[in-house]
Amino acid sequence: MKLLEGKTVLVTGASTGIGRAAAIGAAQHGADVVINYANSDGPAASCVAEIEALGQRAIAVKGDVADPQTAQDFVAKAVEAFGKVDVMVSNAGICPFHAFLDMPVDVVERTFKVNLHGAYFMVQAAAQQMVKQGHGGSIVAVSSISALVGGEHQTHYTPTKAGVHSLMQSTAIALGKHGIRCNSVLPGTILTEINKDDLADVEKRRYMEARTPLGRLGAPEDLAGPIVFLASDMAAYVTGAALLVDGGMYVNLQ
Ligand code: NAD
Ligand code: RM4
Repeated sequence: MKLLEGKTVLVTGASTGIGRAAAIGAAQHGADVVINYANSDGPAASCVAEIEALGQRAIAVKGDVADPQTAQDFVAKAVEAFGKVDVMVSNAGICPFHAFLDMPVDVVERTFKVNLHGAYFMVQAAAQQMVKQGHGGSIVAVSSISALVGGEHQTHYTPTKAGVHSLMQSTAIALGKHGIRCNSVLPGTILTEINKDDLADVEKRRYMEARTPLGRLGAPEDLAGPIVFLASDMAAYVTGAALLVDGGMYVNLQ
């Protein structure tokens, strides 16, 4: 069964990792997809090609989510290409691991701007378009297990992920009357570019694996199903919710 037939799905930061898996997962479920990407044209073009090979339409729009204008342009390009916006997956994010006491100001400010301001303006731009269309919609934000727990080298990052989770709670209230649902997924530790260097430390990787009851770290594709589900009408009465997708890492105290 295809869950997103005829829908237009927008995904930010979709040339790699979780965003890419979500974009391809949406296409496998019958959606046309508009991807935002930051820099590298090659991976964005290959994501578009992969979606087209599935028989769906796709375009890639370059833009830095930290700039509020990027969100307006992204939504406008989506409407120009496919006529509407049904789903926004706000996924783009960075996590430049760094100790707390000597954290550079610019690293904090950039992380806040990309992860939190970026999500805020993308969600707002999508919601403005959905309200104009008048037939509801679904917004899925990629928050994190790190919205719930801390990280020694993530003092700038975890507040942004808690912020994204909180944003979905408040927008669920603000947008419910328009039939727009807002939820977040909370991935655990997923092997992607964002933590490649961090997990190159074999001891740390083994520790993270040992914390995971399902016995392995996640792959980007592990997020595709939960994101497609929340985006789809299968989740018609789900809003303001947060879905942990972490192999059980969060509950594993002892
Ligand atoms: P990733 O590095 O593969 O993906 C992040 C994507 O965001 C990249 O494609 C990157 O180019 C893009 N991006 C970064 N800054 C951007 C900007 N300013 N404008 C537009 N795009 C930008 O890593 P990922 O793990 O797939 O990360 C995706 C999301 O998942 C992030 O929000 C991250 O916080 C979240 N997350 C990841 C994990 C994990 O363990 N990998 C766990 C929890 C949450
Ligand atoms: C996640 C979580 C993971 C980390 C990534 C970068 O939210 O903290 O463990 O690898 O961020």
